[in-house]
Amino acid sequence: MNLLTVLQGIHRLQDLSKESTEQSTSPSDAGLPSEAKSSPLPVFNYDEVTKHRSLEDGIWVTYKGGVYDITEFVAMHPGGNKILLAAGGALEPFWALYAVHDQEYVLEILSQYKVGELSVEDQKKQEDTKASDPYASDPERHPVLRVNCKKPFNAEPPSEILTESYITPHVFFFKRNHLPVPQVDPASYRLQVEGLPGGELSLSLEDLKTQFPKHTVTAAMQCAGNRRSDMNNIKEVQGLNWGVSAIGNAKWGGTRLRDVLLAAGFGPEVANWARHVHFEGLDKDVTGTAYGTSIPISKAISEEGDVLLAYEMNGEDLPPDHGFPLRVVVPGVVGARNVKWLGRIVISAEESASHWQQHDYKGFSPGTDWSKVDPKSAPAIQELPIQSAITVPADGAVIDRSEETLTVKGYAWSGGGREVVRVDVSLDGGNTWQVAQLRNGDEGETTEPSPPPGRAWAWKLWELTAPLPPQAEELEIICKAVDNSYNVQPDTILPIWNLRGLLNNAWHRVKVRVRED
Ligand SMILES: Nc1nc2c(c(=O)[nH]1)N[C@H]1C(S)=C(S)[C@@H](COP(=O)(O)O)O[C@H]1N2
Ligand SMILES: [Mo]
Repeated sequence: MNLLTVLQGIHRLQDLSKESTEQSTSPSDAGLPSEAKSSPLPVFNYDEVTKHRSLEDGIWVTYKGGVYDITEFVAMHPGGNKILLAAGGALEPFWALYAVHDQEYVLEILSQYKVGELSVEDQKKQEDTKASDPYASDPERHPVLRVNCKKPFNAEPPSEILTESYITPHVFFFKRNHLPVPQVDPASYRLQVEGLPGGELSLSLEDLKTQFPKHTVTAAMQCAGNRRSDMNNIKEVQGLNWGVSAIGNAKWGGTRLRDVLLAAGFGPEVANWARHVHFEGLDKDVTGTAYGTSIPISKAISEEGDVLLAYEMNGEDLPPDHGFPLRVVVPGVVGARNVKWLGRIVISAEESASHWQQHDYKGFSPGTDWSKVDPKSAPAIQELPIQSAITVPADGAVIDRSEETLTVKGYAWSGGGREVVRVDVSLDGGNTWQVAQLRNGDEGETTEPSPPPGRAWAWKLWELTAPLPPQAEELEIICKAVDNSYNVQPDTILPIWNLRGLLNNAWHRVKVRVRED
């Protein structure tokens, strides 16, 4: 019994609860066996639910306002361990991952485990409890996320979840915030465009949606600090300890930045002096300084650059954590330049003067330490290098010899629109290599058409199923990708180590143990 099977059951449960709520008077009747309907179930707060995340404390999950105690179910079904990822939180986002599948029998099992209702207040989400806390109005996040920092909120999904779907649901998309999430009223929101001959242009969300054609781009976004923890393990670095999941792949919808710049008066004269486009967020620190960065004007204005002012992520309004109501999506370029809660765009001859452009997000030699580092000596990171990582199996996993074959999964992506053309996988520490199968869509579905040359913005998922090497007690699994410029990943971390732990794209290695029967 795995998570998939559980979710298949829950899928059915939702259909059923929809039917029964239509006829019943109380929402607590939804999906319950008839005997239970006479006695209303207790109401729990979300805080109570999140306390139940292990077999010892019980495993609770919420679904559609109902609270389920599935401890017994998980205990009875070895292999049901993936459901633990949902423990203490909502099942919906997991269900959304697997909604294409369907099976009935788990429904019957699961519906018996309903123990209560989630309190109405918690269903509506918390109001600001402590007005003094600038993070009090931050959105709710799913407890499955591995939190690197709570305030500001920085978190990534477990790697096994990351490659379950080609398009990363926003709930599982890594969140990288430098400041509190600003609350922006979409009705009064205005985007300021400055520095062009026509004077300042002020656009409402409605203007952006109606005055310009809508464009969608499937693009991966990766933080420069992705895989920092491996670099940190070699020699200490400064920064959030990201695993391999500070990356995600989404379908972004919005207005082309190019169209807005042209409407604001960009032309040949401006092209003579303009070199950079600055982006400023609406998130501000205590001194009133907003998050900001810049990109080269060539990327912003190019028809092939596909830079978006995105108001949609995966077909829905941008979620608060990802920049509601508007963010920049700069495909092929480091996450840091993809400014969220975008308030201002400035065309300039100079790069942004912000801390994040001038002092951070730069790469240095392994020999540079904090006493020697000169930020001015290095360019700002824009396009990212070739990258790949193993998401399944997890490091330290134990595999039974009786399995005979091993399936390895992961993602691969390169910056600057370069397309990943191959992923090599080794099961023996790099002595022998096999070529993994690449895909640019979900399993069993039609894949997206190949991107035009130089515009491969999305990641590729890859998979290799191979016989377990005989005799080996421990396997060192390695992956490395190649892009269409034949760029490859470096084999080890030490030669690319840098004091901020950025740009770790060394071969990714995980160790697994093989258990004899
Ligand atoms: N306004 C604003 N934009 C921002 C940031 C931020 O803190 N504030 N973080 C940046 C960084 S470093 C990254 S990696 C991405 C992360 O985007 P995500 O949270 O949608 O995954 O947003 C970028 N844009
Ligand atoms: Mo980042």
